[in-house]
Amino acid sequence: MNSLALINEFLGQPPNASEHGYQIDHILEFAHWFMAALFVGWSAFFIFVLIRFRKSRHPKADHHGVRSAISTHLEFSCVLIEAVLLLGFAIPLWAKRVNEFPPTGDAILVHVVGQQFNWTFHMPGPDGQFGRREIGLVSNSNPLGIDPNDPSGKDDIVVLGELHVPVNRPVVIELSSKDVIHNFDLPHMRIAADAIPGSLIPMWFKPIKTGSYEVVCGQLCGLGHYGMKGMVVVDSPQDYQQWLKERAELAGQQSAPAATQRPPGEPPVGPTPGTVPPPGGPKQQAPAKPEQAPAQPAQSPSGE
Ligand SMILES: [Cu+2]
Repeated sequence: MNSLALINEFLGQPPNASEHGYQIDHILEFAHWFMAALFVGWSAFFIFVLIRFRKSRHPKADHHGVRSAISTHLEFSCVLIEAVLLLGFAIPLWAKRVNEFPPTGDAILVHVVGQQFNWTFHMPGPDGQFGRREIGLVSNSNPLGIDPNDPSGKDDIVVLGELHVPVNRPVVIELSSKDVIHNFDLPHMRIAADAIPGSLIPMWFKPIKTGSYEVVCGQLCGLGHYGMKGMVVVDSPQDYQQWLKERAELAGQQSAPAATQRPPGEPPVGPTPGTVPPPGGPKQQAPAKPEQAPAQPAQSPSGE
């Protein structure tokens, strides 16, 4: 990392752990330095103007204003630099990210489902086939509603909160949501995308460093938004195979393909009181509505 790149670190950016991340970091680095230069430039100009046009020296307003063309040139240069950043770097990089997905044979495919307030990861298991999902089958023990009668779902791996992936292999994520709009944000991998109910959003990254990386929700999605975190663990290929084996065994042991275990201290799966239940989700027992306002204690007839 060169010393100019320290501005990203100074502004709180975590170290990059993905293959394409350095390209994003370069754009951010340039944009940050450009903004710093503008901030210093405009601030200095503002202070200069305050002193230069103070009331004691200019008791009368000058209605002609600036006659030199220097401000026009300066503003045009700023627009030009911004246009180059956007059209020359940001948009081509974005187009590459959304148009050039890795070949499916090489990539790990994971379904990621957001809900208030956690992330569930669904992998196809040894057979490579995802089990059928049905919203009506969603329950606390089967958070994704995997059909227990579908043979391809028997070995599926469903994990809450923590996903393992191997290093140096592309990971393709298909993102969806069970309730409101969330945002699957992996800051270390320099990727983020909205999880939108009713849509399947593809995204991908290639991890280049082993370690544990935090997943956060990047959209204000309700009362528990602050705690909607997860973890992506980038393993060596051996560790990843070991994890897959353990998970597959766990999935095989259970009759229903819901290998989900809630880490201690995590809120229970399902709608949280005070939030909107997922549309089309399992019908909740509606609390019995009082017919009327709570009956007032009968007033004793006066005189008794
Ligand atoms: Cu969220």
